[in-house]
Amino acid sequence: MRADMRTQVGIVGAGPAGLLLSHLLAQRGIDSVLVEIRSREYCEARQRAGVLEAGSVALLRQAGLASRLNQEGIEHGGIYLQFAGERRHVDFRELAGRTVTVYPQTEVVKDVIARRLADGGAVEFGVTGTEVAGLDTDRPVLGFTDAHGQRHELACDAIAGCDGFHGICRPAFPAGYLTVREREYPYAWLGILADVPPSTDELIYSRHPRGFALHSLRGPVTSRLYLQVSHDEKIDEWTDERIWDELDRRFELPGWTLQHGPVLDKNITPMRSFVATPMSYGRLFLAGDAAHIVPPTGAKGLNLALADVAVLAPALDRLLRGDGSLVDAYSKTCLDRVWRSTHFSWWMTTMLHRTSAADDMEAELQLAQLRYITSSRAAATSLAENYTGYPDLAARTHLT
Ligand code: RFL
Ligand code: PHB
Repeated sequence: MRADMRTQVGIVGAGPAGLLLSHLLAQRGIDSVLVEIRSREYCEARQRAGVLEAGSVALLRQAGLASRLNQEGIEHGGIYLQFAGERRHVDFRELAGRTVTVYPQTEVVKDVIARRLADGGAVEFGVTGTEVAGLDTDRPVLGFTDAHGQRHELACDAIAGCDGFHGICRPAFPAGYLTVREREYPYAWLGILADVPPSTDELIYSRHPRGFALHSLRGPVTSRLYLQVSHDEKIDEWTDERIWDELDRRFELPGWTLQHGPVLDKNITPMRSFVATPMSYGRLFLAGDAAHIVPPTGAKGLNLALADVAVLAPALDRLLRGDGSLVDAYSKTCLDRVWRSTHFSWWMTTMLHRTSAADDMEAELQLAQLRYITSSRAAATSLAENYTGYPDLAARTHLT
């Protein structure tokens, strides 16, 4: 590719990883161009995560991105685990001394896009034909066609692949270079957004013989609920009435009622664990879902994406000043957290989902584990520590 433009860091993808990276770099005086195939409206409306770890909240505050988060984020001091006809509370505040904050990913994305544009950042929505080349040189090139049909070849010092699981950056690594560890689960989540106030003060994770269900929220008047369904389920076969009926059964508890309301959005998400290592090749650095995927049961994906770029921004800063030591350590620095979250997400998933109606052994093992967590302070503390996250995130952005 022929380079006809110049920036310091080319960023592919306007999800949480790419957006926060461009902001953290700008704070360090480093310019970037961020390219995104979707429109701004699409990125801002895509329903995904809802829970921020304490460290992610601290990171967004430190980055000056938290004015709306501070107003509208809802702090949660625990979760409910429901199984065998009982609903038991796990108190994060008491066990781990930390909380989580319910603040939707859509809002994080809106906040960072608004800030980048207000700061005059280069964010190109609606691009096509994204390509990366020259990765093993010190002048890699990011190619794309902008929304007006103009082709650009951007000469960069480094490229960040923040383009999610289906992006083009990970496949650009040389054949055989990556080691991939992967697990697919035989079920998926059917998620709805409902125009009804949440029926609970904190999230309910319910293990039920008919399958897992989760009650989350998007704010004081909007609920977010999920049902375990089979991995090849068709969304058309689920009327709103059928969804509410199934949710009623899986959350059923004497004296408690699930409030129903109009369904605003409905989708099915497959479940996968995936880690590709190392997270960099030459001058291309992967961050977030481009490098790793966790099933959503542990609420970790968004938090991992933010954690990666909190490490990458200072590492690129050093690289641009002639010192490659932090980028050389980038993959290893991230992977400790990635594998901890991968394990926790797998553990929560396998404890709460039904694999097969015939597997009585599995059912008893799950129930034994749930009884242990809700009766042993040590076991509950382990869940609380993992769910609320690992506290060194904000400190990392201070690496120079
Ligand atoms: P994203 O958000 O997928 O963004 C990648 C962006 O790259 C763009 N792109 C390209 N741009 C230019 N050229 C190309 N060739 C491109 N190819 C792709 C895409 O359009 C997109 O805009 O990745 P990022 O930034 O790494 O962020 C990761 C998070 O989005 C993800 O991990 C979380 O949403 C996962 N997740 C959850 N994480 C949590 O921490 N807590 C949760 O409660 C939680 N719940 C969830 C979740 C994910 C879910 N789904 C739908 C997968 C619940 C669900 C249902
Ligand atoms: C969500 O609100 O979308 C959500 C919350 C917790 C999870 C997964 C998703 O574990």
